[in-house]
Amino acid sequence: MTEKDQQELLATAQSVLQNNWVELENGTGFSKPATRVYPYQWNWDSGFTAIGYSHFNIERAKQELRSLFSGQWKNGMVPHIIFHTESLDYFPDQSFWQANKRNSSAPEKPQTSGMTQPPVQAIATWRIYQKMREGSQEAEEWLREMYSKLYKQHEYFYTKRDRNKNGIITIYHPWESGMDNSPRWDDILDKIEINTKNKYQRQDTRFVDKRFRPSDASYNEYIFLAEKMKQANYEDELLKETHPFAVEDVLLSSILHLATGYLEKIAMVLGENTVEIKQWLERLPANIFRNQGEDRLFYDKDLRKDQLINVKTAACLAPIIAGVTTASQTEEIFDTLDKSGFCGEKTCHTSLLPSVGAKEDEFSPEAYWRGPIWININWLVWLGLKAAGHDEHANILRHNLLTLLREHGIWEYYSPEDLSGIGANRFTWSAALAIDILASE
Ligand code: 2M8
Repeated sequence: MTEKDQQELLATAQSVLQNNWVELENGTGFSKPATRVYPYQWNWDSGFTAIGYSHFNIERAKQELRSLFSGQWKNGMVPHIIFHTESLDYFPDQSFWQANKRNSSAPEKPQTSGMTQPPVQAIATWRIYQKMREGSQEAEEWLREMYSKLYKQHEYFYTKRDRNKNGIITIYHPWESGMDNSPRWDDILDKIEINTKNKYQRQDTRFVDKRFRPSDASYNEYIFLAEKMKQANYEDELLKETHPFAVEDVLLSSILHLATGYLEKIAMVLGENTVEIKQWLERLPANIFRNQGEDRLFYDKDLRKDQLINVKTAACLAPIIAGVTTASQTEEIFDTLDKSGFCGEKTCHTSLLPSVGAKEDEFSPEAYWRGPIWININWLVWLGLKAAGHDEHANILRHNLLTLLREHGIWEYYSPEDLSGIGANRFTWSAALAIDILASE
């Protein structure tokens, strides 16, 4: 890609972030993931966005994280949506969740949802610190401001969601995974008996073509499960026993492990005691290989059945993101993917990863998390490959990501068949991560 192409991509990506920024009356602000379809602040979106902003507007990067953590619960949970504003464009909104009426941990204001998402904020906090003058008082003050919030966020996962103390975190809803309608959840969802019918009106399909969004049947399942969580007042102890959807999620756990490494770095700069963090960091590497299938890929576990969920999705590579695979284990994973035609006609050594293997029965190139290429997943794998020194492979991925973004625009997701952009146009995390990839060598 020429220098000019890179400059133009950077300018477009920055303008997407500027356009999706929402200024709040209290002087802070946040980024919506996209105009209309996602009018609030989302958890992992906001971490990716702060990383993008760290390259050209440190204040915005900080505000993005500050506004997210203004919705943190007293028990440490950072909710998956923070409702700083009101909007008629999204369901379910704050009136559905009623989090502050149901759980005394939830803040009065801003209102929030009652579940969480993969925690990328410790990574973002560290990136912001690196961009400030490292070692300066101001930079350390930033870490000091964030540390106890991040610590509580991680402590929540390791104490409330790590049921078996194995570093593999339990999620109670597909939305917590971030990969909403992934076929990873199909079997469980198919078997859940929806015995109450909620009356509700979807809003998403007003802004994005229905065929690119989860089906109505999936929405019924999401709302049914969210309603059940609400009935349990979002209490982890109750959900642990009774909730019909309980899955050990390898992707979220790997992201948590990666982010906990950054939490440790932050603690060390601040001279904080790292004993507990080190113990958390021991859990996943010691146990994740139990989630490995005979084909060398990694699978989630359905805790209600005590069985691995054998569907080939991008989550099967998660331990590469966590940085816990050796060079030969990483090679084995890519060889398996290539043999199974995961990336379609090209090999995964040379191509972008689709969200679901191209030869899987469930693969559908335009259906949300059931096939399309997502920038954040490929970015995470790129980071993992880069950190482990797989330079050749990482460089190919970087090149492919930038070419896709330059030639096809900054979309929410892309068809692996013709690389056309789908979903929301001018999508925030795709723009933010484009900026980060451009800034790397
Ligand atoms: C999607 O999820 C929300 C529900 O949380 C939705 O479909 O309405 C997912 O892609 C999720 O990963 C993302 O954080 C969110 C906002 O971009 O949209």
